[in-house]
Amino acid sequence: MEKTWRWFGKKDKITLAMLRQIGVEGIVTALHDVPLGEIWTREAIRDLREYIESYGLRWSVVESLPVTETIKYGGPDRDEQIEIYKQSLRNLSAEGIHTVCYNFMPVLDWARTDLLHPNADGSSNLYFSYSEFAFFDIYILKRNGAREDWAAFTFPEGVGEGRDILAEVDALAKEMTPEREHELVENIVIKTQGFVSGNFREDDEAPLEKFRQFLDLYAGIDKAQLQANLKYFLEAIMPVCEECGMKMCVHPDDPPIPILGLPRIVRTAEDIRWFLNAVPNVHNGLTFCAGSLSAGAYNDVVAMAREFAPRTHFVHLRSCHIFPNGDFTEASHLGGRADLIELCRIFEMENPSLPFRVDHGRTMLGDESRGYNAGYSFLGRMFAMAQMQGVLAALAHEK
Ligand code: DNO
Repeated sequence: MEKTWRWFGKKDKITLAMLRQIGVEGIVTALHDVPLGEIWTREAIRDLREYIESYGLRWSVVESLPVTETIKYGGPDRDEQIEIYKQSLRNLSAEGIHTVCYNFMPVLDWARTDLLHPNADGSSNLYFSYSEFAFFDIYILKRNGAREDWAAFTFPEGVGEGRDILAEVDALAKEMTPEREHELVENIVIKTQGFVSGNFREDDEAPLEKFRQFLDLYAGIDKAQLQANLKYFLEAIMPVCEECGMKMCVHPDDPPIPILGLPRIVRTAEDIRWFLNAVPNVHNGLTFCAGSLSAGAYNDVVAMAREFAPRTHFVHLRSCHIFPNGDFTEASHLGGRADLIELCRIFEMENPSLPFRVDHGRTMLGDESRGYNAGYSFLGRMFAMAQMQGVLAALAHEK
């Protein structure tokens, strides 16, 4: 597989010169400065592509060309937004970039409650706590219906047995400090979203108010409606993708559980089967994010890789560990539920030129004070990249 790395543009503290030294071949990036919903012009794409190439690297994958909320909830201007999307796809293709990762998660791009959860060895990981997330929903966001939703919440079979989330949340409320509350808002809305989603910015003054307004857009949108909206979007862009050889790859929902009363449509094997069959075109494909999928206790990640490899256009190598109580953290790239070694074997067999990137990684050895984006450390990711390079070399040797 092609070794790629997510790089956040010229402002990224991790430079292309650094990446060249650690075996990176392709770059995964986006035009992070273009406001959401505006066309990516050929000139801007070319400028970044040439910059990347001047370091002897190539721009392999776009992550993400964001799908605006109006396309997801089916707002009045969605056709206009889809036209803009199509033009950006044409421009990317004209500049030689043919793989586009996007997601169809309403409002939030991904969610964690803790960005520096300590490990026993002194490094730290991303972490998701159900009770803290529910606390955010009920006590901080004060979403209508949040308490009822959490009262009805059931954990997947085999985890979280006997857990009473509401009781935990109320206990948490008694010991909550303003600092931890602030941190939860930062973690859930600002630090994880600011650098990727376009809906929120690091300097938003009233992020919760904005958050509530986004949620309101989805009133009455259930799973079937969101699926219909994804199908509508894909059918509209497929002719352009065919014409210019563009491989679209949707990113699974992270975490793969329904949250905040919002529908989720890319979290299980059944969901993935649905959207691949709904638009049965090879240009409609998947970003196989092993991390997001392995956070769902019901997902057999290896079986999913075998089934979906032919429609996978991009791979995220990351693995989650689910605790008996259902909370999850990001495990070592050689541990956890995802079995990345077997996944590499499957994807190498299917398509040796498939781009992959290590996703997230531990924060370690001073990463924490360098101001990197949440989950995107340098040393931790480099360590994981080296592990994956070793796995690929061993597989090549076996062959
Ligand atoms: C988080 C990432 C996501 C992902 C987008 C793809 O670390 O996995 O931000 O890039 O959801 O559209």
